[in-house]
Amino acid sequence: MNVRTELPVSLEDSAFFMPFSMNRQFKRSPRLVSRAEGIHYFTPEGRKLIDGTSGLWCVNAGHCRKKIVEAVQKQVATLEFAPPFQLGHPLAFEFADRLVELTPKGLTRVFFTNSGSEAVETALKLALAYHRARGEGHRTRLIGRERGYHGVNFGGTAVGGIVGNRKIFGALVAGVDHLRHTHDPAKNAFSRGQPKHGAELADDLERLCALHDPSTIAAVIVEPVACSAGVLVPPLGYLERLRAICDKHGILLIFDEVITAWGRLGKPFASQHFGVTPDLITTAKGITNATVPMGAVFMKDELYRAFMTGPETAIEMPHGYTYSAHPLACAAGLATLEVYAEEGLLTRAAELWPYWEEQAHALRDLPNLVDIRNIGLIAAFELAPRPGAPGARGLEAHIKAFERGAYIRVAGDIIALAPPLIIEKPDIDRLFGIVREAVRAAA
Ligand code: PXG
Repeated sequence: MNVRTELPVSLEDSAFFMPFSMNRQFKRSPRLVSRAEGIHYFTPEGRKLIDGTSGLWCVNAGHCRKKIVEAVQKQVATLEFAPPFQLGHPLAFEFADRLVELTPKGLTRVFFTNSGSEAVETALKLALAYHRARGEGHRTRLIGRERGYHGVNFGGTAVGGIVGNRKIFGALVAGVDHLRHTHDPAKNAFSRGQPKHGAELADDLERLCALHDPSTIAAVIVEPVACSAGVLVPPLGYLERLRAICDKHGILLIFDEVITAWGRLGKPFASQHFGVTPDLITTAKGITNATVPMGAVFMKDELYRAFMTGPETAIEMPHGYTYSAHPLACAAGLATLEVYAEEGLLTRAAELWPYWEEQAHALRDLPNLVDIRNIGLIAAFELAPRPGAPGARGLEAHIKAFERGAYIRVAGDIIALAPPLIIEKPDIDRLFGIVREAVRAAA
């Protein structure tokens, strides 16, 4: 086997344009991993790192799971690819049917993509097409939320609300507006679980309806918990209110569950935890335990049915990707669902939640801490920015944690943790211990 684990002499002139990375800083002092197992990464020199963020919130069952690896190995040697347009392979249908056994009630159809970004584009397009199919083609506006992250393609960037991800890319997509974000540390700092204040922020949607007229609005897209922007947990009652306003005005509600699905909140989908059912759900990441890229859009049956009209010799939905329902992704996904079921992982976060919450909030005495937030098996530590150098403290904490044996994700000065759902209590202690040291060292 040709597995490269040695450290290249220098990466400084490497051709690799790294995504969402500080290329020059990184290439001067790289942090590399070359192997992974369970909740750990290993560096090329063999140093063990606890994976505090499940890769990028995606390796929910832990790394290199034998059942998933073997399913992919078998599939790649049997049927490595099949065109998804006007041809099928059995695993695609089997996987779709297995998936919708787990979705919130009524979301019984699934469209496959290759990433979360593609799932978002797909959901936005389906929303527009659905209204048009029902004779409401005037519903063209898309509403996102400040600090939302919906991937990096044009539609997702436009409905997204992270300024740094938007500002250099021009006008993006016309007809998009945003709700305010829900982060209110003045009222809600150090909340455990859902914060008390802020349900009324959902009324922003009423204001946008008054401004644009509801008949122009196609869909609202939000993350149930906004993870990339630093773990913004929805205030109590907020999602319910958003659902009610969408219902009142005939607007589709899309939950972007790229991160929050697959057990992160102790249920297969966060929608089920919150008891609020959207019309569409976008997901990716944990759907295959990140072993093979895949994304998906789940939708209510009535959306699917609205498209199944017209002559049967016509394509109902002129949308799809070469790699939609890729055989390797379907094989990985089916094996992932087996691992999730056998080990009870889609509900494990509910069991660990109280312990996780206690240990997270036990870090409250740390210096420069503005807020601690948690939900399911997610926690965030918001640090005060250094004067004139936003993000510097967060970066230093990330590097210090790496040196001390943990991979943790930072968004600016916010540390976000979401370990694999197989984590045990002693490892939770170890992870928080390293975070504690890293935050002190970054003082
Ligand atoms: N929607 C949401 C809610 C996401 O979290 C995407 C869409 C896009 O998915 P793809 O597969 O196209 O990347 C995401 C991705 C981070 C981080 O550290 C989060 C994501 C990606 C990279 C980093 O917070 N989420």
